[in-house]
Amino acid sequence: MFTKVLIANRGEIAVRILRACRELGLQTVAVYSEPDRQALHVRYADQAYCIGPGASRDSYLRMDKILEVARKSGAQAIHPGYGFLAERADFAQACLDEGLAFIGPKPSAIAAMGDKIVARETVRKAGVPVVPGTEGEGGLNDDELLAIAPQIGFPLLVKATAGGGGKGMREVRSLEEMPALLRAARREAEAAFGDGNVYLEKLIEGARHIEIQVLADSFGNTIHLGERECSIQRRHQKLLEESPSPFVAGDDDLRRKMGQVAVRAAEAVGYVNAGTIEFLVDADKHFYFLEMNTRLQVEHPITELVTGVDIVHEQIRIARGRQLRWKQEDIQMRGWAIEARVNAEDPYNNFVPSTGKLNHILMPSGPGVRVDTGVFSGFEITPYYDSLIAKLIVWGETRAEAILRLRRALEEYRIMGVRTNIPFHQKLLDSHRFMAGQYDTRFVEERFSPQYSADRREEGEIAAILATLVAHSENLQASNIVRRGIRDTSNWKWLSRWERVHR
Ligand code: MV4
Repeated sequence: MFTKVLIANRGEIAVRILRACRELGLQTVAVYSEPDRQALHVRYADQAYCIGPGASRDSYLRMDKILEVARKSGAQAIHPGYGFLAERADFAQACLDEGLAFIGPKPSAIAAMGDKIVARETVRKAGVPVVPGTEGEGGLNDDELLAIAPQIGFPLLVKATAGGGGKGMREVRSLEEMPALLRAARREAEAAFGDGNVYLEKLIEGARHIEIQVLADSFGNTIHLGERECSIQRRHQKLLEESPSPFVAGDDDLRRKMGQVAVRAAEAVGYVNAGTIEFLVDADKHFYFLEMNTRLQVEHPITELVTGVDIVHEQIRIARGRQLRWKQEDIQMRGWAIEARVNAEDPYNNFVPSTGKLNHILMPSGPGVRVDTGVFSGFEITPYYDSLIAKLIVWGETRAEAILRLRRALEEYRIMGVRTNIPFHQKLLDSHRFMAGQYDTRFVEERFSPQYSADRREEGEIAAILATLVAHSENLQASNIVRRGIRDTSNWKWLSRWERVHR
């Protein structure tokens, strides 16, 4: 039984984990890079150790330094958070070899799910639906893949065995273009993961990305906490998530089936701790296993708000060898939660990261609002890490209430010093497609990319003049001049109308 936990991460998730440890009466140890000396996770921890310069590979990815800090500080457990070392089976194993509890799954489960071919084959054998494609655990050469492709049918996807997040992925529309695309996919995968192995799947077009949160203890009990809708994304970066999914809400049968399948997938690798099963769900509600994330996820809070389960508490309890406190039938989803990821980036300049000193921040709060963040007024955003600076999470009794709360909270949010994607979220919440819950993974790129509006401005001089005006107004919005929601006056009317139509 451990009493001191090292948090091998930074930013909002390190703070989130520190809070759980504090509530459970555990001592905490933070690690930080030189530019993170002033960071919130350093201030909130009982002890903090510098582990190197800003670049991740010299600090947060240094297993040796982190294990040395564990030794020096007397920590008996490590929570990896997400990103960095969270899904490295070798790190989980190194922790166990040091006699430390790893607050996450066993190395074997991380490894099995990390190899996408092994994952596919393992869950398929357990009766989990996978997208039709190549079968068997080994990698195939180009000739073998070219021979199988026509049986799978076009269009199809070439995916990297070591992949995830869309890297090394190629759409193939015909046999003729396939050899070149195989070469490109292998090259990209080799560069990104040091593994050029690929496999094939039939392309599912216009699908939604829906994931199921699972929890498993070390006594063989596995439950799920319902779904999260994650289709609002751009270039494989999620921007907003909701739970329940508007596509699953009202279809308890679909939720039960997806939940049971998710539990089966987790059990197939002997999964322990918190994990997430990702599915593609097509318009006919057929669902297919995509991959399993063997870590705590960025968007876990929306599940916490609708189920009342503190997922990080549970992770720690499970790692301490306790039994799950819930049976599946105890889990109820209540109300609606939405998370908007607030990124330091310029949505009107191709989402380029925005760095610099956060001169001033005013955070939203009030009923139904939670902000998970690692930054504060005076903090410097450096280019070393991802651009997520806060997660604005709201809860409402209904989806309409949650949307109105998120609108209100986005208006309250004031961030001076860097550009953020808050104006993007405001525009998204005003779109009728979003309000109706009618969107899939193509939605943001099709309707919200600057490219989309740029293309339409290419015609003639009048268009050029208009473009200047559009750019000017976009600049104003991007520079965080707070815009009041356009639906302010009619919110109540809108809410009652919306709920009448969508009950
Ligand atoms: C797919 C797919 C369609 N058909 N597989 C993208 C990243 C990786 N996790 C899996 N991905 C996809 N796999 C088949 N057979 C579409 C995607 C996909 C996607 C998936 C989830 C969320 C956003 C996405 C955006 C584009 C493509």
